[in-house]
Amino acid sequence: MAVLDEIKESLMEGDAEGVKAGVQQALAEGIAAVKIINESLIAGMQVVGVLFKANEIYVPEVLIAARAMHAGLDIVKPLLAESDVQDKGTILLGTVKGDLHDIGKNLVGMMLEGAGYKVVDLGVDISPDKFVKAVEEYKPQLVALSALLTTTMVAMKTTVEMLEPYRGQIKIFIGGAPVTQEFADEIGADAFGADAGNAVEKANELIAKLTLHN
Ligand code: B12
Repeated sequence: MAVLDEIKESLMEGDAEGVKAGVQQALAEGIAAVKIINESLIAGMQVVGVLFKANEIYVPEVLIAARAMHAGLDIVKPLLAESDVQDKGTILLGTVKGDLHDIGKNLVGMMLEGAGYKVVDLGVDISPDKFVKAVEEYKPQLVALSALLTTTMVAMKTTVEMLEPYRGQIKIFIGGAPVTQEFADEIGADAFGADAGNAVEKANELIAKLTLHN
């Protein structure tokens, strides 16, 4: 098997040591860092996303695969010239105010990173004000909000309202167990993602829309 396929296989098995060894071997064979990232690490993570969406694998497997992906990324990232990094855009991510749940958010973040986005993860319990400050600071294309409590969904609404002045530059997408497409429509979010794989699809769609308009 070609080394890039071997890395992909190791990643899907969550074998971080295998991924590291494969990446070292690929580099020794003279394969470009950017090719290793796109054709083994991101490609492997994409398959993981598809399997997760189809309920063929579950949260722990995704987390372990993501950890293996990061083990590989850590080796190749320093070798990349800034311009080589697949840069699909910056996404600001956070769990809204009053909400401490972060397992789903972290999964979404890892999948988005795996898909080639730069993810700025603000963490949990993020006030609308902090989201606004972070938009000013990081100038993202997308803002992703997570909420797991029905009581904190209202903070999503407030956050979307506070981000109103920036809506020309950013698109907002939301998710979390109690969140629905209907709720997204109600609060004026641009999209709703049902799970981590779907989050990547929605991000791609929103980025395409932004590019069309600019
Ligand atoms: C783990 C957990 C906790 C942990 C959180 C640990 C952590 N670090 O996250 C702890 C123990 C701290 C906790 C605390 C509480 N919890 Co809790 N918790 C859960 C539990 C069991 C699992 C949540 C989870 O991680 N699921 C797995 C992940 C992978 O799924 P997910 O979060 O839904 O994310 C996926 C999608 O929703 C989507 N997604 C998520 N975010 C985003 C964002 C975007 C942009 C997109 C596109 C997609 C997306 O993609 C993810 C991956 O596929 C749920 C029950 C449940 N089955 O949901 C209750 C649950 C959410 N908790 C609940 C409650 C009530 C609480 C507490 C109030 C309990 C208490 N009395 O103290 C506190 C609140 C603390 C706070 N202020 O936030 C209730 C909420 C009820 C409601 N309708 O509001 C639930 C539903 C349990 C229940 N049946 O009562 N909890």
